[in-house]
Amino acid sequence: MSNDKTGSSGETHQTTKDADQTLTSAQGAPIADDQNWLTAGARGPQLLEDHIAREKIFHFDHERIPERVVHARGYGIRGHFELTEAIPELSSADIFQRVGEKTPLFCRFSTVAGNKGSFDLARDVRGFAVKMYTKEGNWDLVGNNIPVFFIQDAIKFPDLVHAVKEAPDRGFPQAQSAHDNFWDFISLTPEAIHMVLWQMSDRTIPRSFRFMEGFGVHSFRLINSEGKSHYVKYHWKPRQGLQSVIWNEAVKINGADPDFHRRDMWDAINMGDFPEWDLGIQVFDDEFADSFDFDILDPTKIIPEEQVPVRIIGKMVLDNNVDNFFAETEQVAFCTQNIVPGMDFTNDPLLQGRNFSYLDTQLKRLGSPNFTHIPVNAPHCPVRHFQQDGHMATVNPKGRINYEPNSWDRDEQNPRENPERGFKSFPEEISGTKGRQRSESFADHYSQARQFYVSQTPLEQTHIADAFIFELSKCEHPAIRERVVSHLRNVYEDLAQQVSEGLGLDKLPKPAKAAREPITDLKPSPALSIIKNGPASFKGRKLGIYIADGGNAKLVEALQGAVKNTGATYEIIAPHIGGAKLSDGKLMPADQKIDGGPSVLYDAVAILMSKKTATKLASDKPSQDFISDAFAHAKFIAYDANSRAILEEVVGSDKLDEGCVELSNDQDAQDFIDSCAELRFWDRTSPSQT
Ligand code: HDE
Repeated sequence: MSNDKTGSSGETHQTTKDADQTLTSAQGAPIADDQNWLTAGARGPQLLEDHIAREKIFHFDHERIPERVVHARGYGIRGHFELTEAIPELSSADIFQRVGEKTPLFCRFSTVAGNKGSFDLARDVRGFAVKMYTKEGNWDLVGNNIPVFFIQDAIKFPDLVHAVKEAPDRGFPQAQSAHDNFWDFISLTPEAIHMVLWQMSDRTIPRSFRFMEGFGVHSFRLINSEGKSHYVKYHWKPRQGLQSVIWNEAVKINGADPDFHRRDMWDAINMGDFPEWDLGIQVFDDEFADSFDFDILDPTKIIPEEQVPVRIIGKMVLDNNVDNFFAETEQVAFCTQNIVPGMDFTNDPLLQGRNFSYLDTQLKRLGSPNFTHIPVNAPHCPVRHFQQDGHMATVNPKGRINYEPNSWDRDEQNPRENPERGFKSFPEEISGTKGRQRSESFADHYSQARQFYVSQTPLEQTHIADAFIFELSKCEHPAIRERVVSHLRNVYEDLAQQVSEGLGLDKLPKPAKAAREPITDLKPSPALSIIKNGPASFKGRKLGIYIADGGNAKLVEALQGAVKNTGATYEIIAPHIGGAKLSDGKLMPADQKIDGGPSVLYDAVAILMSKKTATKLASDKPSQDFISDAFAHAKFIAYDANSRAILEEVVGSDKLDEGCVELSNDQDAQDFIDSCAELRFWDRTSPSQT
């Protein structure tokens, strides 16, 4: 590693070009041989005296820091927030004052349950954490891609996380909830049922980080310059639209490319296709809170957008990949308690618990209270205080003043409180009896689960039922399966019935005892469906073009052009990585060999090869899988007359439907890409296939 050699005097120690290239130790001493440990004799013992080797191994031994207890696997990107509508009437926060102003930020997406090395397409909630470096301090909005949570009180979090993560005796299953411990816990925790409905939906198998929503989950407060408070819920809405994969696809993507999501983000940003999200706020007051069917402090509840519209006030653009994964993505330390003047918390008991936990966890993970000195965590505004010392203190105050009150001259090094600009807590009236208690207003656990379910398209409802059946079929204990179904009976009878049949239960178990009678007539909320909120075009998605010898060169070119016009991408797949000779006699190199580029990695596919090759490849297993999976996953498939043979062989000539499109000219290629705007050719799917 070559450190920046700028010393405290500001001069560089290394002056000549030659010296710049010399490998050094961490202390800066030039190294002559980095590959052979000092030994006594060519075949003799290694000497402990070798300070060069020992330093290298010492540093290597300490490379890892503790991974996050949850959200260990994540991916971070730099970007900015741009205000599109100022809201001074709601908040005095500096970030919300000037339209057009950009605030730098760091965003980290994650899975929850899996360890750092787990795969991207686990069925799991995704973390959606954003650190905004505002002019008045860091604002961290540490959310998820699901607007509710499993539990109502932070004290249950260790149990929830223990239950979902690997069992302590066997160390598995990892990165999945399909096991007894998780469902045992859930079946005994009715407040989790709403979130579980979301978890069993396609929300937990997103196509990409770029196609998912983010939510702040809790109700927060915005405070204006007169001290007036409004409640707010935060939403990130992807301008790309929403898209998920199908479960069978997710399972296969995990094998084909465990880094599918991080690669997708890295590639999109490197290509200049910067994903964008609108920041929306749902603003409401005490009057609304009092009239709402549920408690606005209960994090297992949403406020439907149809009831309180989401007002867009800004956008986030992610446009800059990190230079070093460890320095930024691994060391970034989000803290829910990082808010700025003009904002405040509410008494949501989950939020209050989080405000303790995140600071605590950063000390453990980063090893020092000085984690704010690490560039990714350091505010971009001036920081002035009397905190000092500690491990790895790199930003140290100058001068003699390190206490207050003091009578020394006031200046940058001698700051004082600012009652006007400084953070003030909202002066909320508090009264009550001390005790371990849960408000009665938190007792309804099923009504919004039902509302979520009835807001889905029939296909999405089928996916939810299938996911329950899949997960519960992995539970060894019938009593656990039955207990979950007994809760589903309080959600939606038909869903309970389907799951019960899918599990082969003899008879439906009795409904679980509900702490409060569910409301059954909440209006469906179309905003909750992915399919109803899909992308408007094929932009940002990927076509897999499977070519082989003799493939129609003009059509390949036309597809490439159409993809480019649309702002999408493509990869060329061929039987060999060397590529294939197309009809014009030219060799087209491949991005993937067929068995390394299965169709699950693409949003739509095209097949272009000579008749002879098509007939030959019809008996090639990876080629068969490419086509049969694309077909089963309801993907749009383009081909030409020559390539038809392989499709007929694999799919069956009588099965080719309108989602299978025969191309004969350039215009057909563009029309095909336009039709891919629809996520999939859903008409093809029957529930059991997906
Ligand atoms: Fe977290 N959570 N959490 N969480 N959480 C952590 O902080 C915790 C909760 C979320 O990309 C930890 O730095 C408690 C809800 C995200 O670095 C830890 C409770 C939501 C991330 C922690 C919750 C989240 C974390 C682990 C129950 C959505 C990853 C490492 C009260 C609104 C941030 C760390 C990143 C990470 C505690 C519940 C989102 C242990 C106690 C609800 C996105 O502090």
